[in-house]
Amino acid sequence: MSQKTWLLLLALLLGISLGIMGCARGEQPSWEEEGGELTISAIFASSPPLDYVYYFAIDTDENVLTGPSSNPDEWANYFIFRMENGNFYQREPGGLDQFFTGGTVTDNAVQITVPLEELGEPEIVDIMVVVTDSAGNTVDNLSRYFSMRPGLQRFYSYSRTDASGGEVDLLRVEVEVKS
Ligand SMILES: [Ca+2]
Repeated sequence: MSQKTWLLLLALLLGISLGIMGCARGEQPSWEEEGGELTISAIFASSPPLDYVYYFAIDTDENVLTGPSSNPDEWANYFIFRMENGNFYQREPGGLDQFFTGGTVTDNAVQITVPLEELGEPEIVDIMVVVTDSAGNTVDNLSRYFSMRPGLQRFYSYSRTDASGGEVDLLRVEVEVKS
């Protein structure tokens, strides 16, 4: 075969293989379609006592300039997850409390795992963590909410800036995105 034929053949093969790769990529479901989930861990200096209330607020308006304050009374527009007396509850914006089965307590962390679909598959989430006593007085919280992009960031760690000490001492919040 002439050099020109070889080049044509090579171009043809390259075209076919690119086409196949393109198809394969197109057919592969994205992590969203597979049902990605968000695991948020509030990590403490010591074992989190069960006589406090642990709140997670998630804002899904995809605007990083707005987000949950450190006062749970102001969270009407957010997804709220909380652990109280060892039980987990969830509440949609404007909704009512429901039992939540995606919560766990480990040695030094309170953790929730939420399917992104339940949050409306947001591109950006703004997250706040607050701990109160049973009377509703805040004992520890993030100084400010933080924002992350679940579609781009598989892991995110947000450290608390000032050490409060005390019985409940929130050190950091970690977010893991699983597909
Ligand atoms: Ca926001």
